Amino acid sequence: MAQNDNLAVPSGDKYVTVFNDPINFNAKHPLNNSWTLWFDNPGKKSNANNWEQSLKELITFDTVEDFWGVYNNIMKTCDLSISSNYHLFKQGIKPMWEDPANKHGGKWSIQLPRNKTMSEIDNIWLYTMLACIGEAFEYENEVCGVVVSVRKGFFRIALWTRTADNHDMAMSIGRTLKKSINVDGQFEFQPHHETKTGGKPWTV
Ligand code: MGP
Repeated sequence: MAQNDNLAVPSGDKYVTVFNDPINFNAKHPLNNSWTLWFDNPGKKSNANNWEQSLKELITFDTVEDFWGVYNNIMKTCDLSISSNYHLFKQGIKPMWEDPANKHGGKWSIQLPRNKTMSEIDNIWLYTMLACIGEAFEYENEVCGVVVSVRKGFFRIALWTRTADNHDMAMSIGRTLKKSINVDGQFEFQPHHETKTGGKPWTV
């Protein structure tokens, strides 16, 4: 018996599969942007001056296949230790307020109680990343990146935007994020520079 006789591969021209066109079937599907995954767990001694030291750049990818290769081989969010953060940002944008792309921006965020979302957080983070890399947003250029944070009592999902003073654009992004990850609860938008001063946030 020939080696492939027991595989469901029609021998005629009707279907072309990886078995008879290995070159085209190995083609990767490009994303619109390249994305870089970062990780940090700054610990209790961290402050705004030394926080950057704990930030680690993990990997950059620019195809659908490489995204899944990364996702399937890194630790799941639910297994990360308290204080950890994954940051997925467009290549060239550092996941910090000081980066030129972020410094006039803000973030949409939602806190998800740990006890309720432990079993769901991996999917919620996955859908957040898919919305980003799949360019689900009307104002795509506004999106800088997304962050998942593991804290003692909750997980936090955040989407960072390039500008913080355009209500319509921000609301459009907030609504799309909420729909994409399909979680109950209120998302809040705050400019980065108001994070510590507590201005009244926009909500969806
Ligand atoms: P955080 O993790 O964004 O907030 O920032 P959280 O989760 O509310 O706080 P936690 O204490 O529960 O972890 C925590 C701290 O990290 C900030 O107060 C800063 O000291 C530092 N930090 C965080 N970010 C995102 C930045 C940044 O972009 N730049 C600088 N310089 N420091 C940051």
